[in-house]
Amino acid sequence: MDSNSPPLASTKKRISPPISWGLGLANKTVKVILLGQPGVGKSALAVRFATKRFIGEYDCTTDRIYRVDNHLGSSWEIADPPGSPPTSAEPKLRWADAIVLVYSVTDRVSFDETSRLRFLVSHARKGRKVPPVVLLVGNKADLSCSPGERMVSAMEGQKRAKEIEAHAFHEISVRESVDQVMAVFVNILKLLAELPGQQPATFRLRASTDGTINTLRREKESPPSSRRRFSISARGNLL
Ligand SMILES: Nc1nc2c(ncn2[C@@H]2O[C@H](COP(=O)(O)OP(=O)(O)O)[C@@H](O)[C@H]2O)c(=O)[nH]1
Ligand SMILES: [Mg+2]
Repeated sequence: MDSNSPPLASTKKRISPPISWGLGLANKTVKVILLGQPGVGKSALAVRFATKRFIGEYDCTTDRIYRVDNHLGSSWEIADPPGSPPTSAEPKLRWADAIVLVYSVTDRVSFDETSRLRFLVSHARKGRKVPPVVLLVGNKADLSCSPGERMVSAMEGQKRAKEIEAHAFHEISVRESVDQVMAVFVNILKLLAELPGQQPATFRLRASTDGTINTLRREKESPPSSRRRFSISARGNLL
C-alpha cells in the first residue's frame, strides 16, 4: 500500500439500515393523508419527500396520490387532496395510517383551520381498531426570518398540537430543509411502531447522539430491494 494512502479503517463507510426495518414496518405500505388549507405547502411537502426536490409551483386542481417505493425502507402512499377538505374526505381519513395537518406559520387563517380539522380527525379516529397517528406541521418557517411575516409562533403550534391531541408537532421549511421534511416521515414510522397492535420490532435499536437510529441486530426479516420507485397518480377517490 502507498504510504500516503489513508488507513483502511478511515475509508470504511458506516451504513445504517433503513429506519423501517428497525421498527417492524419494512413490508408495510404506509398511507398518509395531508390536510390543510390551499397554499400551505402540502404538495411541496409530498414532492420534497418523494424526490428530495423543491420545485416551487404545483398543480393544485387534482386529487393526487404519490406512491413512493422503498423510502426509509417502506413503501408509501401519500394522498394530497386539493382544497380544504370537505366532509367527503372522511373515507380518506379512514384509509390513512397517518394524518398530517399542515398550516403555514405566515397564515393565521390556515392555523385556525387546524382547529376545524380536529373535529374531522376525531370523527375518523372513532371505531377504528388501530387509530391513525396525527401530526401537526407548521410550514414555511424560512419566511419567519423576514420581519412581520410570522403570524403563528412555535409555542402556539405546540399548544394547538396538544389541544387537538396530535401525536407530534413539527415546525419546518419544505423549501429550505429536506432534513426537516424527512424528520416528519421518520416520526410517522416511529409513531406507527408505537401503536398497540403493531407487529413488534425485529431489531434492537440504538439511538445515536446525532439523532439517527442504528440497528444492532436483525432477525427473520429480509431487507427490501434497494431499488426505489416513485410514481404519482391522480384519481377522484381513494377507496
Ligand atoms: N417560502 C416557502 N414557500 C413554500 C414552502 N412550501 C411551499 N411553499 C410555496 O407555497 C405555495 C403553495 O405550495 P403548495 O405545495 O402548492 O401548497 P398546497 O396548496 O397546500 O398543496 C407554492 O408557491 C410553494 O412554492 C416553504 O417551506 N417556504
Ligand atoms: Mg396542492
